[in-house]
Amino acid sequence: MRAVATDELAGALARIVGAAHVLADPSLRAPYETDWTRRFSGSARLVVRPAGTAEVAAVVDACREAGAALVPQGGNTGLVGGGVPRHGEVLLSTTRLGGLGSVDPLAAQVTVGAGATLAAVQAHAAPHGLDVGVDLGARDSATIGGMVATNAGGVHVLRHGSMRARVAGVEAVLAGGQVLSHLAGLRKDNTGFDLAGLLTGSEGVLGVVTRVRLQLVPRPARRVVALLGMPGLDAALRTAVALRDGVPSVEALEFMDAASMALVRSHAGLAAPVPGEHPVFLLVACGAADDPLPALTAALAEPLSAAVGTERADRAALWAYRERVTEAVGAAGVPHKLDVTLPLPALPAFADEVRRTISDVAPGARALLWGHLGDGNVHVNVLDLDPDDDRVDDAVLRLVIRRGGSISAEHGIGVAKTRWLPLSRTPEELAAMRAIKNALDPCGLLNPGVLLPAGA
Ligand code: FAD
Ligand code: 2HG
Ligand code: ZN
Repeated sequence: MRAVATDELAGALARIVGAAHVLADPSLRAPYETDWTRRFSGSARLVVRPAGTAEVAAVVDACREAGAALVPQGGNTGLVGGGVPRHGEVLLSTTRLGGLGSVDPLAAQVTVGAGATLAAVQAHAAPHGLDVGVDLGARDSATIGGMVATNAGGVHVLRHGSMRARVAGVEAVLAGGQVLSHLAGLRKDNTGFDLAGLLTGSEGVLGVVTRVRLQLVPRPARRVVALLGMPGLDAALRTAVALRDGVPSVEALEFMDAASMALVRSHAGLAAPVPGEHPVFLLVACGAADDPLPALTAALAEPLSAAVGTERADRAALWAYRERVTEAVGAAGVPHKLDVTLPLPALPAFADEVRRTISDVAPGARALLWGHLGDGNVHVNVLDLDPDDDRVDDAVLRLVIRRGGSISAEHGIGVAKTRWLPLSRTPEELAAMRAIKNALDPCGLLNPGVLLPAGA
């Protein structure tokens, strides 16, 4: 690699994508340089916005030849700092890779560009009675490429799995400029390594995803949402497990603690969803071809403090309490986000222990807990803490490991958690990951510093 001046590189990139899509001006680069949480930011040498796979490959070639590292970015809704520049890399934005192929109703599949937003693909599949099967609050901005790169989870994992389960094929540009393309979407295709599976969850360090073949799921004709006030996390978990095992239409089992509920209510000006004070709230969503309400009501036999929504607007109003917590936390400050999974039996005790741990390590800090209860996935958010002080992160992640959990459930490692990856992965696993990285990207061109700790 030979280092070239930024002007020279900008000229080479402009010849590939057009001058309008190479951004050098600091005010134009700014929206790409800070992540959603505002905890992670850096300056990009340039922002480049290619419009198709051939342009992505040419951009990768030009950057490699210029000795300029690349950071892929989709919707910039990631929460671990993996999609923003750190040390003057070129930022490759996929937002112009938004093409939507025609839906194949027989296979229930569609091929879409990596820059298509989740909401756009949901709207594209809906007239065919189909859905993506992964859903999350950032749907209007999060891209399919970003969701593949992070192996996004969301609210329907217990029904349809994470993004990896929805990926039927991937096209990606490697650091050497080669295009890997495997988009036929055959249900049975036992022809060697699962490269699409490998790229899923690779956080932009192995290749730039350019197109994705998605396996869609039936879109339920009828939906119902219930928000329940619960006496504690233990009770919420028992109710959630009974619903998971007893009501086949259950799509989502989400929880939030009283602090999260109070914050979202004051931020969004929302009335109390149910009468009374409750330490924990459980949101249950069901979807089926027929009305799921009778089975849900029968399963919730005990008298509960509950609000139920069957019409779209009422369901959305109940979902707002849960989905807008991230926005409410962001409005309150720059949070430390610790997205962790625990074995289900360990969850209630962990919730108490983690609050104690946080107040021991940082007495003034505010802890908020919410997440995907059905998956054992807790979003521990900590406010009123210096963004650079990672003592709380360290204590919480070590506690998670002692309780048998994982330091990342769905958001990935990014730059936020590289230091702790060895807690969740053995030296042998880390060496295998590093060998794969070195084989596919020997110059370390793609997303340096993300996912793999230096020297792992
Ligand atoms: P970006 O933030 O742009 O990038 C994320 C990572 O992927 C970076 O490492 C980047 O380099 C890499 N990347 C992006 N595009 C590509 C590509 N085409 N090829 C290679 N690498 C690429 N996440 C969940 O899992 N579940 C949730 O429920 C959830 N809810 C959220 C709610 C809100 C309000 C917000 C703000 C975020 C939420 N997230 C959630 C996190 C985020 O939306 C997901 O991680 C999402 O998958 C990121 O997509 P993106 O397009 O914004 O990716
Ligand atoms: C959610 O489930 C998202 O709300 C975001 O994964 C979690 O903001 C967070 O920490
Ligand atoms: Zn989540």
